[in-house]
Amino acid sequence: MSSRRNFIKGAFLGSIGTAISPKIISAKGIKKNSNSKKGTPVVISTWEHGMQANVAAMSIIKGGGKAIDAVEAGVRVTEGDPKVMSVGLGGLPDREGKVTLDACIMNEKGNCGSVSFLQHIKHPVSVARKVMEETPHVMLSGEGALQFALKKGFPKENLLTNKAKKKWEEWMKNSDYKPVINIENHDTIGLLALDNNSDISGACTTSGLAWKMHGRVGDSPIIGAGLYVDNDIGGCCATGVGEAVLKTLGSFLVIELMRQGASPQEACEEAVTRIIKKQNYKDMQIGYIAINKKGEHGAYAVQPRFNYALFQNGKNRMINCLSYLK
Ligand code: SD4
Repeated sequence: MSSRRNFIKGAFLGSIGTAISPKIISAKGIKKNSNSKKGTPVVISTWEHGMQANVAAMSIIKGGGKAIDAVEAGVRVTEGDPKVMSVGLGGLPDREGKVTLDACIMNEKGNCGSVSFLQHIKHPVSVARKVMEETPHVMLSGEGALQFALKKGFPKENLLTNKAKKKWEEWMKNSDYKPVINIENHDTIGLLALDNNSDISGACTTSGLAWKMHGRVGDSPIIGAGLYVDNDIGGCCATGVGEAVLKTLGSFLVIELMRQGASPQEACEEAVTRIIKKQNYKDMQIGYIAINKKGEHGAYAVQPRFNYALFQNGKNRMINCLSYLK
């Protein structure tokens, strides 16, 4: 039986190998299938603001806390920071000048909660957690999500800062909608954590693409697209142009590839390859980060200049992600 399983695994990995374009190389410095001690805690998150988010998340894990509490605490730092202009407070608005937020969270039991098109609430990730824990549903959207948040005691706030308003007014002069690679289409925070109990959770939160159509929802609150966690396997989250991630259900894909034996790095590379094969990738950025149960990580992006923060073995550091285009 076990030799049959090995055969199937080998055959599948063979097909991953041939599916990956020869242009894609393995990440330097990332050990594939290394023997990291099971359960070595890790926190990983997208972009530079991930450094601060990681600190908040890791302090929970160091104190013996759970991954689910760590991921929520981590991304709340970014949501509350008005300097980060694509998450929570201070996020760039849609083309009507409204800040609309998407977020989701997923725990080690496979439970998840999500909010989309939510206005006026600074911490959508915490509303998503309440959806997960206090409703029979997975996702609430728009006005319903707002009413739910208010009922749960979240304050109603103006999230459009003066700085974001000025940028919107500037954009309105031409109203030219073309997300600029690594500028307007980045900065979602996706954060994954593996705790001392070897449990994995993840969270993802964003104000979405700047100047999007009113009502547009991206990948970030969609379970399986912007985020997926399977505690038997690992976790993955995405950043970049959400439409491309939605079309390939990228985070779920990464987890399923890892389930078949791919390392986090191989799985992220393959998920990017799927986008490259079928979509007009040259004008957009998409990046994935992933961890597995052993605490190994991987990341890959379409374009250069995606980076991520990794906190492991007592060190919190930024890593430049490898990319398909150089
Ligand atoms: C979205 N994926 O709304 C988000 C935007 C993003 O880094 O990730 N920016 O499409």
